[in-house]
Amino acid sequence: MHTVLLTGFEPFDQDPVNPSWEAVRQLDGVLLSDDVRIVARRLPCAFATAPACLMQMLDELRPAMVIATGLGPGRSDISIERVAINLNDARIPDNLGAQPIDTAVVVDGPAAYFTTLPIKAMVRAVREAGMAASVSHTAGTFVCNQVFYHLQHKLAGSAVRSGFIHVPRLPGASEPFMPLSSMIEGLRVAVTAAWQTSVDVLEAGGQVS
Ligand code: PCA
Repeated sequence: MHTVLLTGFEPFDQDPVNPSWEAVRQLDGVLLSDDVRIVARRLPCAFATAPACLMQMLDELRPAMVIATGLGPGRSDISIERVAINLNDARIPDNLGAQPIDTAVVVDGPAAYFTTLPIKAMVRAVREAGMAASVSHTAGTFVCNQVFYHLQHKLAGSAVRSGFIHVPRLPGASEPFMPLSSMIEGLRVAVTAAWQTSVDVLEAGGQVS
């Protein structure tokens, strides 16, 4: 049995829930095929502890693919991240009170890593299933980007593909949002497309500044 590791984050910054974890926890145990199972795990929203937690999950589960997810306040769709950058610049303190400003994620690491997921095929599949999705060219400079960078750094050159997806807020006081059921289905479709697609499709997904 192969494992696809899906992670979500604990709540942070006033929000009582984090939709990334609320969505991926519903996918725990879901089979992508006879021999591929999703395992969902939660990460702390803290610069000091999240990377070590993730590394422990990789050691323990030996996943065949890894997709981390997080809340992107202000995002309106399933945002499939293209690139992780080697920079922490926290606008708010994390859950342990740390607020690194202009520090490296990995000292002397490369400036950035691209995802190794077939992001265009994932966007296409989610849209065809009726949910909004797009390629995103910044995962921010907070804990999500840090975790994404560590993930790509650790798995660079390996056969295990990995990447990151930001999700919108859940319906509530602030917009934009996406209902939890759409988020769960959108992530399931995105993960399935990632697993099934070995060569990405070539279609526009960029931005003009
Ligand atoms: N979103 C934050 C960190 C945790 C989360 O869910 C981010 O985008 O960095």
